[in-house]
Amino acid sequence: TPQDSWWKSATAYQIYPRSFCDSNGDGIGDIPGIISKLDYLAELGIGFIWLSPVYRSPMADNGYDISDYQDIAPEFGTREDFDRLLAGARERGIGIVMDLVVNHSSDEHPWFIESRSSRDAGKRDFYVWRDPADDGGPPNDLQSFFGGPAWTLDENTGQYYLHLFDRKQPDLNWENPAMRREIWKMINWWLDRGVAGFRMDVIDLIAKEIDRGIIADGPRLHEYLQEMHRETLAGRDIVTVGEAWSANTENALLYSGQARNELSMVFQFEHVTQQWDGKLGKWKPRPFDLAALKRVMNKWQLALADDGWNSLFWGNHDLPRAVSKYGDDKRWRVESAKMLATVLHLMKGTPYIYQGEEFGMTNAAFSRIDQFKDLETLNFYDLQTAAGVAPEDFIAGANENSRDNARTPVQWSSARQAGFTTGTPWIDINPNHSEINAAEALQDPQSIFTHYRCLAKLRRELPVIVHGDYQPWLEEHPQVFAYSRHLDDQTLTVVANFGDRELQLEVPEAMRAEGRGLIANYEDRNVIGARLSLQPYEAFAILS
Ligand code: ISL
Ligand code: CA
Repeated sequence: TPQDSWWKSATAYQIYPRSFCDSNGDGIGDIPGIISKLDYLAELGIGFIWLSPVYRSPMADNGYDISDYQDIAPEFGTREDFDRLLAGARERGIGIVMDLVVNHSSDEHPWFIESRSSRDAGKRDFYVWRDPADDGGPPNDLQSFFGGPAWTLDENTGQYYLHLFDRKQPDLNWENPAMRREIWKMINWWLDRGVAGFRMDVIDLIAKEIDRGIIADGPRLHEYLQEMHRETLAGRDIVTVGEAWSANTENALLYSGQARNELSMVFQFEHVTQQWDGKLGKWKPRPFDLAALKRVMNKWQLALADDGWNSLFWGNHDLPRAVSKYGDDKRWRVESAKMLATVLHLMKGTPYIYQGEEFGMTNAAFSRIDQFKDLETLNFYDLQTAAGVAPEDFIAGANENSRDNARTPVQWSSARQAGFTTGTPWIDINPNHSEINAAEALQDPQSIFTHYRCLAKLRRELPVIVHGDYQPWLEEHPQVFAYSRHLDDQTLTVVANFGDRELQLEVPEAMRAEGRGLIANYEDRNVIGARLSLQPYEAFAILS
């Protein structure tokens, strides 16, 4: 039954291939490198991998600009390498979920090359073309997410084309059924090869209606997703997760409701954007506010309690590293990383571990702008310094929220180049790999890795984690995150100190419990009495 879909008791792991593991010394992670780490991932106990794009691409946006949806980028390997990865993962009970980037393609995709060749090209309407405004400039003042105008003039045909991201990422025109049919064919080609599903890049943008000023969550969005389901996903035992920055608790069920025949779940970002400055966005982060974070996470747990399904994540390839953003990546790194994992992974939904999170990798702390490689960061550096922001202030903000924080190479060992490459890495490796690395974590029974492995095992074994209802406690407490899960006669209670100060807690009667300690980042506990004293970043769970 849908209640017991395999992806509800699985823990996911996101791989950003460029930064995961380099097998041939060119400083760029690749598919053979991923294959060499499949035993490590099986040891962690994950059920599927979300693989960021590995398709042929000019790499303007590190693969989120695709020039051939059915071929593998040479720097990542060959189709045979991919088939070996798929088989190797399947042998270990791990599915491969591909990244579907179909809001836009690369400007080097044959479709766009044909589309831009002439105004009456067969594929002209695969993309969004508009005449210049009366003054010859862009059709309107729409801005790209990466800064600057969202329109670029194509001299050859005298029209502008739309790109919500980089100019090398022209938006596909979803109003065109012929274009949609090409997408369905490509999706089925991958599903027939045995992939376990798709993460869908900015899927809430595909139904944009530019002339009406609609960018996200357009009127035909769910029509397109239901057509996609009918034409490709239906009847297959796969998982789909749509990236939807515009998702909220009102529209979330439209994507993942059981009867909707659209997606399994979405990535929503309310807990992320609540920390951003209203005007300067991610480049001017607000101070951390636990009560605000709890309000958002509790709201989502309750909104999808009986239908639909949550994704659970702290980070990904676009976000800062969890322990740096929400924990303490210095004095209390191990304790706070384990606390964050405990709070997130015992909620209702599918948890996603971002590569390196499982052993507490931290943000980069670059000192020079030339160390950053992400075009979004570099574009906004130019725009904001030109507008008067001091370079060191921008770099300070980028060290908190630039996407490059998540893209420094995975630190496999304390060896030179962290065991990531034998060559020169495409982006600087964090010097703290000397003490923060997977090898060290695998040796230490008290490591963050061991904690994540335990959480994934608990999720596979305890129905209360997958199906139990959700009851928040102490909602307004400024430092404690606590909740219970109930299923039949079982109660799972989670308590976490989100701060570096020891505290005494008065426990509400209904929250008290006595039972079996499931996991803890200090000594095990099996009782929650009327009063609790919590160590810095202490977190634990009790089954009663
Ligand atoms: O965080 C963001 C919103 O301002 C952007 O950094 C991010 O690009 C946005 O979340 C969309 O992300 C997805 O689409 C982009 C790609 O660069 C990101 O890596 C991908 O996750 C364009 O394909
Ligand atoms: Ca390589």
